[in-house]
Amino acid sequence: MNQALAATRTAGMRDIIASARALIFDVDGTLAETEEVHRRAFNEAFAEAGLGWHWDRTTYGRLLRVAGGKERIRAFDQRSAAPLLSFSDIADLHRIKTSRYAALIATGNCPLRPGVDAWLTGARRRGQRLAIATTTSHGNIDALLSVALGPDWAGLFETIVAGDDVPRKKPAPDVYVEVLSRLALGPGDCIAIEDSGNGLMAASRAGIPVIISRSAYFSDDDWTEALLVVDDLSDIGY
Ligand code: XBP
Ligand code: MG
Repeated sequence: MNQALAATRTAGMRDIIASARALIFDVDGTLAETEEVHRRAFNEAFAEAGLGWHWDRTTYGRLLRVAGGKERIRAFDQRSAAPLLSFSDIADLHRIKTSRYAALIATGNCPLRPGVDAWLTGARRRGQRLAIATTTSHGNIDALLSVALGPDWAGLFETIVAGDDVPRKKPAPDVYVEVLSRLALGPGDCIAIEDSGNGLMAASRAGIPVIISRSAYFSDDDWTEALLVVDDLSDIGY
């Protein structure tokens, strides 16, 4: 694409984004590259529980197609010859993982991805409403954003819907439908910012246009339904 056409396209896209009444952000992989931290936390929890499991990047990349940490553990366990864990075992293991994740995030080594801060600031300047629609937990969101955005981070977002707030996790549309209901906005009034195929499907099924900010684990998912695909949000600078 020639430079003039690219510039025109980018300016047009900027206008579309700026005219949305609300921006709805996914968390993991979109606001920050958190999945390597999640993977480390899972492995630390497996070691603490004496399970002898270890998820390398390739295994974790495959398991990430299963949304939800508890569901991911169950999917992995069920592939073993004799499933080991009860539902309460999985819940206990996930609680260990979540506390390990918080401790790892608290070290401050998982910053916001490029362009995210500028998008949040620009949205606030334009009076756009901000929301979060994620599969992870409220505790994980707070752990990440209290470091990345400071202790008053929650005041930036009008509503926050997490995985366990709704019956079905992504790629079901439930988190996005709940955000729309709380904002009392139609899907066409909003734009979702996501990083994964599951997230694209969830927001698209809710009728919301989606911008994909490609992340480390999902760089080659199917983005056919997306309004726009960028390597990161600084590609559309504000
Ligand atoms: C990504 C997920 C989450 C995280 C792990 O969420 O699928 O399951 O991988 O967090 P997002 P939990 O929708 O923000 O991309 O262990 O808390 O599930
Ligand atoms: Mg994500």
